[in-house]
Amino acid sequence: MPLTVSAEPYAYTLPEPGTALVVIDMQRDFVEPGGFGDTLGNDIGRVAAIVPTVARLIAFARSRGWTVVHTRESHAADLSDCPPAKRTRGSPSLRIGDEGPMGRILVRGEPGNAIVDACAPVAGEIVLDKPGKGAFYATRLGELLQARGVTHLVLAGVTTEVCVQTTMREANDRGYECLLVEDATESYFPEFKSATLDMVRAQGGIVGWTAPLAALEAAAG
Ligand code: TIU
Repeated sequence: MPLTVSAEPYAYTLPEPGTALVVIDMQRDFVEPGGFGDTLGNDIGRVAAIVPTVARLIAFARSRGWTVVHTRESHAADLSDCPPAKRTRGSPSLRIGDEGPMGRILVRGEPGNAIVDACAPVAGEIVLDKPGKGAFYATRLGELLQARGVTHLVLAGVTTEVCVQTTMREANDRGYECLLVEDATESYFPEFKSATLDMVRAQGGIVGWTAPLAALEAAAG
């Protein structure tokens, strides 16, 4: 039976099966001191605050039997998949690959690159390492979703206007019907989060829909 969720700009109907939750980059590197987000000069408090809500959304998706995808923004230890432009951009206190308090910044397998415990994947869920901001770029996400017959994506994670929005736009161009969960995503910049939600659902849902987690839970009764 499809679920119809009260959403903006209008009701969003998702099929079961056929829906995947995509949780973007809920990693220590973005929510804990000394990680990539912190070294870029951001206040990590805002994004750390959504961890319980993302955990509740993951529990909801599991209870519905959805495909669950977790992504990690990460690079190989030799940085062969990190363009120099990404490593040298700006003036972070530590660059990608440098040794920080949680190991090498944004490097696969380092402690800081792990997904936070409260949002950790369980057996059977898809865990994807991605070198870019979008989760479709240089990953197998498209094939994995196609193999499972997924047509609808529910998105969450950090940061709203960077990796989440990039992924949602990539998905929209590939024909997926996308819903962004408003209180399960966050930015270091509140005004960027609110602008992203607005631009996603403007023009009749040009990129997709948005709704709070409670609307999904209410739809499921
Ligand atoms: N800097 C920032 O806001 N975000 C990122 O670099 N990556 C993600 O959003 N995951």
